[in-house]
Amino acid sequence: MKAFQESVLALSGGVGGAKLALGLADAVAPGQLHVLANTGDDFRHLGLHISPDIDTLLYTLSGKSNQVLGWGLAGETWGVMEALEKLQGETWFRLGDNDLATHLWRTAQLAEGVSLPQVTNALAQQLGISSRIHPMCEELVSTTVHSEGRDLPFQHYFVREQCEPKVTGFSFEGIADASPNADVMALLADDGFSTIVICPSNPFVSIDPILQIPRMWTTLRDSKAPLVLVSPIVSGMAIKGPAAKMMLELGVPVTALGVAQHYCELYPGLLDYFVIDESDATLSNDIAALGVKVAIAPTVMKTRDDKQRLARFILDLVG
Ligand code: FO1
Repeated sequence: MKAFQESVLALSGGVGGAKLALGLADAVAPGQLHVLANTGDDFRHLGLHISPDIDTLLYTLSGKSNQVLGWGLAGETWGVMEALEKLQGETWFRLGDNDLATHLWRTAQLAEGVSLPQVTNALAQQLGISSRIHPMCEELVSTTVHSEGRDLPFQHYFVREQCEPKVTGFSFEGIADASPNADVMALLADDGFSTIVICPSNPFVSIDPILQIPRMWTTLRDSKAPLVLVSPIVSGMAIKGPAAKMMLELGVPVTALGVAQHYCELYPGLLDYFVIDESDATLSNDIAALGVKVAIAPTVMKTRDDKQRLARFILDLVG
């Protein structure tokens, strides 16, 4: 049942963010969810333009995601990768046969001068997605992971080296010259959103790149819409991915409080509400002391019901 008529902007990386995006898409009227997607993971591989977080959002919102792998398409086949392996080509980053069509088509469209937002929109329409997925910017922004004297392109750190190197920091090449997504900026200028949600994505490599695009976080802060962040850390652990490991290595407390401190220090005044899991209820006073309203909910999303319930909780909270 579509009980809510709000228009929601959700900032998201890949898997964790896409789960909440799916819940929000179910909770609002068709077309009323706009997802601002991290493209700091984007890279060129085998001559193709890969946009991993956009792909995860496209596949999740269309119900086609591979839930075992956490990326790519369900029911995938790997014929091309097997053939490439025989040629001793690069197979550390695995592209499924059907997923490859997405990358081939996107790369060809971009080469013809179609913009990344337009290509993403066309892919979403083709997959029957009513929500809008907006790349954070059109320019290529490349995340570099700094690790004790080594600089690793993000996918080399994440996939090739399985997040094993100890991180000492991150940089986002190209970000100073990037422009925030024009459609999202226009909607923000028109007070087009009733709620802004920062999904439980990795603060350092999924949300920071979005917020650090020039004018982005200050525009979000100045919007009339309340901004709600859902902690990606629950009981001192990340539900998926390397966020907790990164926090430990960076000397940030591996708790929802550590997440709140990160956002409050880097983006003062941005957060209105901070949603923590029931298991972290004892942190609420310390988080509230940072000047944000704390809300407590079950935030672990295993089923579609969990996702919808958390989405409705967020919309009720601000409504
Ligand atoms: N993640 C992996 O761990 N291994 C892969 O081989 C891999 C391939 C891949 C292909 C297309 C795509 O869109 C995503 C892919 N991912 C893979 C996921 C992805 O690189 C990461 O989950 C994100 O960059 C982190 O958000």
